[in-house]
Amino acid sequence: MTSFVTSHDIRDRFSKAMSAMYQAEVPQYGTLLELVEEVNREVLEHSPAMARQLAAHDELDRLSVERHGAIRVGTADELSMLRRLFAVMGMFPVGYYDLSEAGVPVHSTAFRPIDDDALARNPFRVFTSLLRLGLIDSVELRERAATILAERDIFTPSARELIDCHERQGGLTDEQAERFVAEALETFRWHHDATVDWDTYEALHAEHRLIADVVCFRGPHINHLTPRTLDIDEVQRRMPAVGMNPKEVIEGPPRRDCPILLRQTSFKALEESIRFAGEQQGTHTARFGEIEQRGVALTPAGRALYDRLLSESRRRSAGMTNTEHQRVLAEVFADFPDTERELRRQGLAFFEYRLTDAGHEAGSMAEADLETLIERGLVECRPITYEDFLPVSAAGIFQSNLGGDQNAAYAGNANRNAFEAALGAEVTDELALYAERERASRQAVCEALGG
Ligand code: OOG
Ligand code: NI
Repeated sequence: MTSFVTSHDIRDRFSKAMSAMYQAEVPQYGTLLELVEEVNREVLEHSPAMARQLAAHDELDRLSVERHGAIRVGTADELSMLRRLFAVMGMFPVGYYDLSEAGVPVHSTAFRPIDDDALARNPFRVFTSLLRLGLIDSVELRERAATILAERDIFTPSARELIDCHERQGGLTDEQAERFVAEALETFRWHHDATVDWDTYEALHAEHRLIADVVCFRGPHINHLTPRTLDIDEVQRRMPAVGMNPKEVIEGPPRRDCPILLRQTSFKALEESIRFAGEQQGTHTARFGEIEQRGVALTPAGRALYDRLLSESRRRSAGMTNTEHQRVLAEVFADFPDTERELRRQGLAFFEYRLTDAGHEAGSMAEADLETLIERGLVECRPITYEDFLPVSAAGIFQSNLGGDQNAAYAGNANRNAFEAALGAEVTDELALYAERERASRQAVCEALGG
């Protein structure tokens, strides 16, 4: 009998291969990884409690593996084939993000592992955006872009064969997995040569820089990778000293005792030289490096509070430096409870429940409710980490790397059905995943204690 390697294993190999390729392609990304590692090391030295906690959750070894990357594609066929490619690695479309609201002509999903076990092995995700040519006003430009896209195949023939093979066999052997990773990587590689001439690039660029980025190259180059930092404020502060130009502000919530959702920042995209058809030389700006720090997933009530406080902060801090922006955020978010107990009692965040050692020994406690069991030390709860993305933050990341390019005329065009039709599948609702995980853990605890 042939034995197959696990999808976790393929995802792990792929994310490592992608990291190596990107470091070779964008040396400044290697510098970012070094900076993140240095700051993480210092945080762990100064905070033995955090080091112990990470060790207890088996997270120390994986601290330096990249958490996500991003690409942008041009057609429904490309998107649906990517869905099949990512499925080989146990990555499935979760969440729908409408970026038209922020003036960027794309909508997106994140391909990511779903089960706890898969996330624990390697949480690598790829934020994947589909260009919306339909939002371009000029029929002539729209058709030109569609014609160019129709001529390219972003997958190698062997990648296609191995995806078919995976679907037929239900897995890949070690040797097939090795070839799959090498072939899949080709889709994400950078191309110094554009497929179009300078005039075409310019015409698409004038409509929106992102359209030129998606349409003018042989493939959807990976545009950033994102390691995990234990202190995003410190990495942002140190970036200039190692020659990086950080985006103006850290996206997401402020620094807190109980981190919520996701904080992100990046060094800005680099200008790279490109050879256009007809031997013309020019430049293109697309690739950058990002860092992330994750906190607890919020319930719909918590998310509504976050969205309200975030938009109030943004109104008050427009145009401010990061330091000032963080001060305003901290002031406004004073209204967001910052202890685990309050987050839980007010139903603002998702938690996972489990029995403590004492709980295992306690036997039936049919009378007590969950809060009492927690107070008596029989049950402990752990925040469920937010594994997804934030549309306002994503828009901020897009914009700081597209030179602030945005077009208000694109707004008001969320169309999840069209996205799912292009994808050839429904996207999983991220909130339902967190809610189910919390419910199942609570049920298991209650059953064990007979409550
Ligand atoms: C994706 C930007 C979104 C994030 O971390 O929110 C993103 C892109 O620029 O293609 O990666
Ligand atoms: Ni990102």
